[in-house]
Parts: sequence; structure tokens; C-alpha cells
Amino acid sequence: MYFAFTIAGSEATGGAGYQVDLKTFQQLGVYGSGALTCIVSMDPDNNWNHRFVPVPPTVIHDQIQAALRSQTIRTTKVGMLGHPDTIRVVADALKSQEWDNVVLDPVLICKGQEPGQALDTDNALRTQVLPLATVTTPNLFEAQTLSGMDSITTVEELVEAAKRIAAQGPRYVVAKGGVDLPGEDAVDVLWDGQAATIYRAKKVGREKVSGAGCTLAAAITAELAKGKNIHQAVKIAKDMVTIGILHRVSAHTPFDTIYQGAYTEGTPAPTTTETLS
Ligand code: PXL
Repeated sequence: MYFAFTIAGSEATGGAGYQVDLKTFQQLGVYGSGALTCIVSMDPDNNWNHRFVPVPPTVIHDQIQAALRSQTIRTTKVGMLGHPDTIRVVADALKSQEWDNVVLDPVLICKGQEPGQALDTDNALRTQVLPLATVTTPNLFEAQTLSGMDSITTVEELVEAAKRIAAQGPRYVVAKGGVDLPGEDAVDVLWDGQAATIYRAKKVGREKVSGAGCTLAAAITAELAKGKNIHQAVKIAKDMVTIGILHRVSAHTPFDTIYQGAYTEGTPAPTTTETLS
């Protein structure tokens, strides 16, 4: 049996966060467990804005303690943290044991939070958790923020951003262009410290789909837990996301959501890869 852990927030509709992580792990044949960092309840009477409640730090500590004592787990994903006190307790927990893989989805701000508090949170994430990550998966906005670049509009700039983020600690950076990077393809780049690999799949429409980033990071986590290398893990994760978007679930929320169940091993793979020297 393969095991993976997630430290993430609940998003009750099932379109993001902890729920997505466990569905993704299960779909890829990995036994999932995890700790909740916060609870997000979108408000249907107020444009589906996010109502955010942090879980008390002692409770986060206790969940992680229980799970990590119940099994030997050496691979974890870190998703939404959302509060400086949460970041402190999660950083301490990550330092409490050895990990083979710590996959950080650097969720920077949750809609509905005060910008001042978000800045504290961004800085705490960058200084306390980013250096502990072995892999991080910023989207275009997060790549720009974490790299300090003014703008990212080309694949070359996305690679540059990934290199700058790798200089802050993580061994591998998967920077995601998504629908926001101009062009026909949804492009992700993997910087592995020596070379950039470009992963491409045709964009499926131009609308964002909820849960794409969570699914990608969770799928990378699951594949690493199964012993795949980072290049294999990113390829499978992007295939899963692309197929999940093709088979997306519509909802009354502003965005459709990915269906993780559409991907099984052996599904024809939509992603092409190219390594730049
Ligand atoms: O997609 C980022 C994300 C992660 N985790 C939780 C969320 C969201 C976005 O809504 O609510 C809990």
C-alpha cells in the first residue's frame, strides 16, 4: 500500500482543497490521510465569496500527530494554510520528521481575506514553508509573486520564474501557465535544477475550472508516493488534470469543477513534453 498525506483546507462543495486531494489520491491508488487547516464555505447569497475559518493551531498539531503516528508516511502535500499561526504550526510539524517528498501548492490568498493579513500570510509562507518544500506548484500569479518578476507572458519567462523560485529552496518547481498564459496550449514548466521540461496540452476552452491546481499538486504527490520520478509524476498529473477538465462537472458556482474520476491509468495521454537544454 502506498500512503500520502495532505495538509489542506476544506472546501465544502468538493471542488477544491482537502476533498480534491483525497479523491485524487484514491483515484491514483494511494491511501490518503490528512489534516484540516481551515474551513472555506462559499456564500451562495453573496457571489459565492469565501467565508474562511482557520482551524486552531493546537487542533492542526493534534491531527498531524495522530495521522503520522498511525502510519509511516513520507510524502505529503501542503495546500491552503491561510493564516500566519497556521503556517507556524505546519512548518514545525514538517520539521518534526524526515520526508521524501513535500509538495507545496503555494495558495497565496483566499478571496474574502483582508489584504493586510494576506501579506503577512504570503511572507510567512515564503519564509517558513517554501524552504521545506521539495516540490512547489505555483500558478501564474503565484509564480510572479514568489519570483518577484513584473510580468510573465511567455514560456521563457515562466522558466525564469521557476528558476528564481527554486533558488528559494525547493528542488523542483512546476510553474503553471494555465489559461492565463497567452497561446493555444496550457503550458506547465518543470525546473529540476538543471533543465526545464515543457508540458503542453491544448487549452480546453478559456474559462478557469475549479480544482485544477489542487488536483495537479495532489496527483504529483500521489505519483511520488508510488515511487515515480518527478518527470513521470508531472506528466501523469497533467494528463489527469486535462482529462478531468474535459469531463468537468458543472455547478451553480461561478466555475465548473474537475472530475478526478475520469482519469485511469492507460487513458490516452493528452500531454506532450519537451526538455530544453
Ligand atoms: O484552489 C485553491 C484552494 C485551496 N484550498 C481551499 C480552497 C481553495 C480555493 O477555493 O477553498 C480550501
